[in-house]
Amino acid sequence: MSLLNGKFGIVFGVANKRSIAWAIAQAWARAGATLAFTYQGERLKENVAELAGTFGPDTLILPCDVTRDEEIARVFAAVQQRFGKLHLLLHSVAFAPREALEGDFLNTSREAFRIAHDVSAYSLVALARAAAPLMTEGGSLLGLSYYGAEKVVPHYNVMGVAKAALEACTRYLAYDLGPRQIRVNCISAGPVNTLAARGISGFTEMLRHYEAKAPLKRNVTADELGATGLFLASDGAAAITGQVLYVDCGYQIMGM
Ligand code: NAD
Ligand code: 0WE
Repeated sequence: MSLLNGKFGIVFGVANKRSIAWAIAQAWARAGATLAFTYQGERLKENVAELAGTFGPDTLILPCDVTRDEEIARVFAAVQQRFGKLHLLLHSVAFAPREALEGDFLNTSREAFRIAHDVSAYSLVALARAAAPLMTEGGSLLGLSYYGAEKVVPHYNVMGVAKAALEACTRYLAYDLGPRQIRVNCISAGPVNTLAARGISGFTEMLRHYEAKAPLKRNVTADELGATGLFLASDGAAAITGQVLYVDCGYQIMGM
């Protein structure tokens, strides 16, 4: 308790207890923040209600498909009503059609490209625009990226292109929102065994590869991502904006 006392936050991207968003939300809540949660669709409603419910029965939990402007508007109207202001926003959302993450990037369809960028990159802009008017005391927006944004990771394909867009959006938003003392940063996380990662063929080998190559000779834990998320949300990071911070046990510094 204390680092985020009196702060109000909203979390996008909890699917289950393994979600990176849940690890960061727990770190924020333990530091004293009051949080609202959104879920993508009815399918995830119960999961999120059960997890978020641990913060009290009147925790604000709202549906939000980030590709739908009217759902985004409803969420921030509810936050305005309940909290009156906002300090923290977590964007931990990504999606590309399954077939785009298999085979060659060369074969990415126009529709798969559009969807990946809409869900995984544009949504940060839409959420930032809706959140900014509530961030009257300054704020911190945080997104999740991956190394495939800067180097080719086989099969990450259009998601790598969308993460490059997300990182560039982070910089442009940081510039626009800086005068209001609203900071915008990304954590570029090493691989974590979540719902979004499971089912990716070769994911277990990827975890082993990181373990062998990363300077720390292990994989990052969700708790460690939570701790970095807390740092970036706190006054310790008050002069950090527009950055992509690698939280990957050092993997990204290696040339071989
Ligand atoms: P996850 O499956 O737990 O979270 C992904 C979330 O995206 C889910 O909650 C899902 O509901 C949400 N989502 C997808 N489409 C949406 C839409 N249209 N509207 C609203 N929400 C939508 O998996 P995760 O690994 O915790 O992923 C969270 C973030 O971390 C993603 O941005 C992902 O790219 C990033 N990331 C993951 C890893 C990893 O190895 N797991 C590594 C680096 C970065
Ligand atoms: O960002 C991600 C994955 C995001 C993701 C996952 C899925 C699986 C289910 C986006 N869209 C979908 N669509 C689906 O249908 N990561 C960083 C995890 C990840 O995914 C990979 C990776 C890594 C790492 C895919 C290929 C190669 C490496």
